[in-house]
Amino acid sequence: MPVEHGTTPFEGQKPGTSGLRKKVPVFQQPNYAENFIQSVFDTVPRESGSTLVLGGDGRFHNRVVIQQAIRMAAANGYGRVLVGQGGILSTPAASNLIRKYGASGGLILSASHNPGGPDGDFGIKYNIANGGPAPEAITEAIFERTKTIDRWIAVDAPDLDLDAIGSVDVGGMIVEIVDSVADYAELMESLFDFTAIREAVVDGLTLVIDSMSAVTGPYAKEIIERRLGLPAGTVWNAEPLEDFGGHHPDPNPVHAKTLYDHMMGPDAPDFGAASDGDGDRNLIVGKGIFVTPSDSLAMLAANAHLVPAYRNGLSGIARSMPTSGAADRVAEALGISCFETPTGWKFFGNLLDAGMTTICGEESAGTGSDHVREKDGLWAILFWLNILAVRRIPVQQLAREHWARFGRNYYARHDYEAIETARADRLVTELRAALPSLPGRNIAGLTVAAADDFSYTDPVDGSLSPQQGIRIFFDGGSRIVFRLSGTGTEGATLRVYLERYEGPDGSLEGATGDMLAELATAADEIAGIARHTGRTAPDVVT
Ligand code: VG1
Ligand code: CO
Repeated sequence: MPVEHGTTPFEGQKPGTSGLRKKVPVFQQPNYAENFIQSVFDTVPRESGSTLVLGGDGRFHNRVVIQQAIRMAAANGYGRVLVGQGGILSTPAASNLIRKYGASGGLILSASHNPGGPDGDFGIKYNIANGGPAPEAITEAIFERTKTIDRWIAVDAPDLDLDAIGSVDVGGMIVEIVDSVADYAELMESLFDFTAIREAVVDGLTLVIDSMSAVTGPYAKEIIERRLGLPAGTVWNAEPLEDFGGHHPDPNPVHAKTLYDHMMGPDAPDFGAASDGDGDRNLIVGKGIFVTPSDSLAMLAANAHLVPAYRNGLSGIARSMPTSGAADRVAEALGISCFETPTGWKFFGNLLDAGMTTICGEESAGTGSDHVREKDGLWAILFWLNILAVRRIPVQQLAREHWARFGRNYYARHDYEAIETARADRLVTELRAALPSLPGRNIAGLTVAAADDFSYTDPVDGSLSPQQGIRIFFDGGSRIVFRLSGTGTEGATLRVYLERYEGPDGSLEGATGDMLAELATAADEIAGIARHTGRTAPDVVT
């Protein structure tokens, strides 16, 4: 029998770029997680008796919320809940389960690349029946519901053994504890040529994967070491830890520094990669060369025909607005469309469902395709391995040949973290007001060609998402984008994205920092970063 628990609303339960993210102590308050989950259950459309997928990245507090969500699902009319063993599901694996087993949706418990542990971050995200993150109309409705919620319901049942595979009845609802890895590994094997990769390995292809003590460890062990036959120890930090070993599980050259340095050193293998907290991001580093995520998207697209799943070509490419234009040039060469969406995977769902695009990517190390409705870290790694297995050339040569054909988009993101929110808001408000006066101005030796605030109209359902990032375009094709992060949990994070294009005949071997130096100076002059924030240098450059 469902039991009703009285509650009062919490302020600020507004999902950001990817779900609701707060510090663990915030989530530990009585009723906090319950209010949000009940608001989801009160809002999302579904038939009674439908299936819910449930799992998280294994961070601290994961099991507590999973146990409670099961009791609540039983009281809210679900017929079946699929839970990853130990409460573990990577984000792409959860997306796959939703699609494969016809679930009406899923709850993914993760704060992704944010640090974990008792003082770290926690998060909850709802995905819809297509397997993708709930679109804005739904997250808005959930947020509205959190403002008036006065009760949550749950059945009275003890905690389950989340580690024992099998089915259990909870208040008349079936809970199936499933192998977190099996379905996902099977999907990967159906997309890529594992035989070709195995042969390349036998012929000497070497690699290392850093799972960053986060969720992909068990997946990578099964796929890379067991199914592809790489030696044990190829996957580093393979055990998911509740606090990720005290690190940021963010696969970039800063937080995956050990891997990065190894790849730049004398003993580097041919290929290195890392993934994030919830397994949807990827870092790609060849021996002696870092591949920017924007370039990775373009290079995967240009070589997609070499991979079984994409042998018949791509229907289109989609990238988030701040992602570099490298993929656009590949789309042009392939004669297919390239879509530009706001930041966040939820904006790709409609394009994928409509068959308008096959692969998608973000500058933040997210890449994915129509095989699920999330970005997918291990998928990107296997895609690269499949291409390398077919082409049999070093990553460095592949990149050089790519740039020689399409030109090179030098690219960097500068993050200013934990700025006082009021200061960040002032910076953005001033910048917005200055937009009309910018075109024609000469700043740090660059001339502004155009300036706007990116607004997106979804080509499928016509929904409008305004104010998605401020863009400054310069004569010659360079660009600066400013936007505030929607995933942070402390103050505001300003992201500044710098991009400069050099054509095939231009300077293709420059150092990124040097090539972008003028743009960095211009960014500060245009937005008054130091004046508003007191910061003279970014906290993280990726
Ligand atoms: C960041 C990235 C964005 C990504 C989002 C979720 O958002 O910039 O590209 O989709 O994180 O990724 P923001 O609003 O902080 O810039 V994940 O792997 O943290 O779920
Ligand atoms: Co993630």
